Amino acid sequence: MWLPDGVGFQTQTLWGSIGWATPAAEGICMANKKGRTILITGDGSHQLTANEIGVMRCYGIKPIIFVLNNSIFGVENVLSEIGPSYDELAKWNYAQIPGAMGCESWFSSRVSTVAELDAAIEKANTFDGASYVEVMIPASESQPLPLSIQNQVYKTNTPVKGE
Ligand SMILES: Cc1ncc(C[n+]2csc(CCOP(=O)(O)OP(=O)(O)O)c2C)c(N)n1
Ligand SMILES: [Mg+2]
Repeated sequence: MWLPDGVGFQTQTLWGSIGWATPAAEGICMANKKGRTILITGDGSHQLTANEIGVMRCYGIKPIIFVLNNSIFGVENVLSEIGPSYDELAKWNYAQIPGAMGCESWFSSRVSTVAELDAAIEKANTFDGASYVEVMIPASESQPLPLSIQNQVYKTNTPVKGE
């Protein structure tokens, strides 16, 4: 990944632990007073640790947060041993989380088009405060793999009895 000078990148690669990124961004934001901290998280991952949004308010930090709302545990649908339908993700109204957690001064927005996303990024860039953008991924794009491939992958990974 090519990044400009002075820009760092953190990810939980070793275990792929979902839920890690939201509090990690919080810690990075508290430690890094010079630059801005940008969090990009899946919706399912965010649900594990979204309560940290309220803690961010306590510390007055100003991250820019993008929650990718595809309404599913997308990766899990492919890896599951019993197929893609086993674990439904609760439908949250993510853009309301900052307000519900006392972050009234935050810029919070739900975007569904590229133009709306551009406008939200522009606003977040210039806004002197934290920003929270819920990015709606259309159902047609929320799982990039066709169902036939998902089924094939989990069946291939399922050990045959007796092996
Ligand atoms: C702590 C933990 N629990 C469960 C998993 C298994 N897991 C891997 S990806 C995933 C779903 C992630 O969903 P989301 O954040 O919405 O991302 P998407 O795949 O939809 O883009 C799960 C449950 C994990 N990696 N870590
Ligand atoms: Mg998801």
